[in-house]
Amino acid sequence: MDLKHLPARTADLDAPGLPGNLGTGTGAAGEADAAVDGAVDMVQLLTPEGKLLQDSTYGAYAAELGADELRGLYRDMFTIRRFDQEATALQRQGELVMWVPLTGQEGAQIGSGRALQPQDYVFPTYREHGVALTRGLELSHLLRRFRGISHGGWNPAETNFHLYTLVLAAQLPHAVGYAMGMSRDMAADPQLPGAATVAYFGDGASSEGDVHEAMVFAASYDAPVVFFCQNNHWAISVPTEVQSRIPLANRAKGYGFPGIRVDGNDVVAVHAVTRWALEHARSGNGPVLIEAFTYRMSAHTTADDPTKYRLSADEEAWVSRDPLTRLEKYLRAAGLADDAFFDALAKDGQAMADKLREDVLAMKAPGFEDAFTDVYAQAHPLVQEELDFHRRYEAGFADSQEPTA
Ligand SMILES: Cc1ncc(C[n+]2csc(CCOP(=O)(O)OP(=O)(O)O)c2C)c(N)n1
Ligand SMILES: [Mg+2]
Repeated sequence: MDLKHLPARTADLDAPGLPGNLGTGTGAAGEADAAVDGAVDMVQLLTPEGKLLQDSTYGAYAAELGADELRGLYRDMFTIRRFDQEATALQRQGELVMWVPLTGQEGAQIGSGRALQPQDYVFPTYREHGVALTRGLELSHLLRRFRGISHGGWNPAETNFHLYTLVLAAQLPHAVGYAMGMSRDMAADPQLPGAATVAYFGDGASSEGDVHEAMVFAASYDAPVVFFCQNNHWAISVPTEVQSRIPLANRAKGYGFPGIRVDGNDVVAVHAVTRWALEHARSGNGPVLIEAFTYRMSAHTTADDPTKYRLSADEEAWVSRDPLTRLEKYLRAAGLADDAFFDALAKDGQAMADKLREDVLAMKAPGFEDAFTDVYAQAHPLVQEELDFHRRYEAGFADSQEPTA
């Protein structure tokens, strides 16, 4: 990506239809001290019109993205949106208990996920399907829990992608504790590659006490953790402005580490900012807070009806900021992708969705004995005793006997 002849960065802070813009300031990395409470700059490298912008801090990361990487970012965003549509359809057809859509947040998730190294460790919420894809998780495994056949669905150790956490913000202290452990391991063994954790959370979860405790600990111990807040403007039906009087990124200042607001619908900027933050954390400089400014284009879950609490005009205003559209515009204008590329993606997406459906329909409900495994690492007499009781109990039902004449 050649950034030499591009205009200076002019993040479009006063654009109509972008609620939450609070004017220009200096909240960029390393300049946390200069950020004033009510104002924050927003890092943007790719405008909604698909134009690349320059940036003295983050432009270098964007410049490293070649044609393959840029097409890859688009492919990931497209794939996970198609996955989201199929999961929603499966729920509507009664094959999943519930679904948590991510549409609109693909830029924030793919951009940050693709900035990670294999040795880093992710602590997700319940909506990070795009990050799961970047970690190499088999996508159908994400649906096991939503089909009600598993309490988890995958082994986190295989991809360094932790199980989904439904208790808001509970994963933040976990991520900090894990990061503190990692820094001790790195100190004990200098051969280990630098590693960091990424703790994902939402604008609503930012009100939880766990976030405060996690950030205090992370700052006190210079833990290698990146707090990645997806500000999608809603906590179910509660808008972000009810939860915070200042931009969320500015809260980092109170803890003493950098806070950066990035255009969460700009996958190039999210990727660059997250790379910067991870390098900062892995090098022993302590935590970073990233606020990805994005929008939940769909419902909170399939059990929610957003028409009850938000205006369709607001939803429409964000359609023009769609993370997929702006990268498509850039790829086409730069001659990096044509109709054949996008047609092939649509075909691959359909094949993925067909396979996903087949895998989900083949998922079997677990037997009751499965509830007794994975409780302890080794056999435990009490668990064995309870299992024996339940076996006798199950065997005692009339329909397990031969009918009598
Ligand atoms: C501790 C806790 N309180 C309340 C809830 C119920 N709840 C589930 S999701 C949600 C809103 C979360 O909003 P946000 O953090 O912005 O994440 P988003 O769903 O927008 O991704 C709430 C209140 C919960 N799961 N856990
Ligand atoms: Mg939210």
